[in-house]
Amino acid sequence: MKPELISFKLCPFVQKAVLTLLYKGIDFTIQYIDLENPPEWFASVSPLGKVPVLKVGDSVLFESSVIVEYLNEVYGNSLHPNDPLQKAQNRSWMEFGNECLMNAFNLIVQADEAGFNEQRTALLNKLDLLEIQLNSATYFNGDQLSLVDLSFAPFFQRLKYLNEVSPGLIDENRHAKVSRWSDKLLSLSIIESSTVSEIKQLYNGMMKKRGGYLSTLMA
Ligand SMILES: N[C@@H](CCC(=O)N[C@@H](CS)C(=O)NCC(=O)O)C(=O)O
Repeated sequence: MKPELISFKLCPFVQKAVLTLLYKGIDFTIQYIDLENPPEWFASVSPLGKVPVLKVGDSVLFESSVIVEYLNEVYGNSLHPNDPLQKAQNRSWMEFGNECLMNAFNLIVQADEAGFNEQRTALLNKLDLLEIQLNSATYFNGDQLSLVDLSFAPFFQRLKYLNEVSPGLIDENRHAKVSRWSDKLLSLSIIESSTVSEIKQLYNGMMKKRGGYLSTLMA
């Protein structure tokens, strides 16, 4: 039974699920919807009106964290550490990653520079905490990639786009280990196929459309 993802082209939460599917080599289908004008059937499969939704036969899963955990458990080797405490800690940081994504989105919707700077400070403080968690290893847990790594990749991809619009947003000296981790994750071959090819144009277009402070920095 091929799982089917219900997606929105720009959604980083869906991308976490896609990365898990791709990394594990799972055959799946993906259907994109317009969240501003969702099809009638969407309300019946998405109780919170959000994507991702994963259809497995007649069953439906919602919430990206639940979806990636399901995919990890059912297909192939687990991408979590075996130790229950370390696994739980990884899950805690995966939730932290979701907050980082919200923080990145909050940057886009700030109307003025003061609001933007406030959100930037909040984001950099989060990166400080991540910096403490990382060591000199390639990935979050060491030399082997885990689910927590895949979960952060969509955030780092968006952070890179944001930094192109607002150079200096990220301070690579202050967050050297985070920057190295981000570069490593964004160099994974599955990154490109985890979104539509025009992701950057769509993201920048969304930024422009929001009309916030960041849009004034765009050409
Ligand atoms: N906590 C949810 C967040 C998902 C989410 O916010 N998805 C956005 C698109 S990126 C959405 O569907 N928004 C529609 C809405 O909030 O009405 C998850 O992790 O799956």
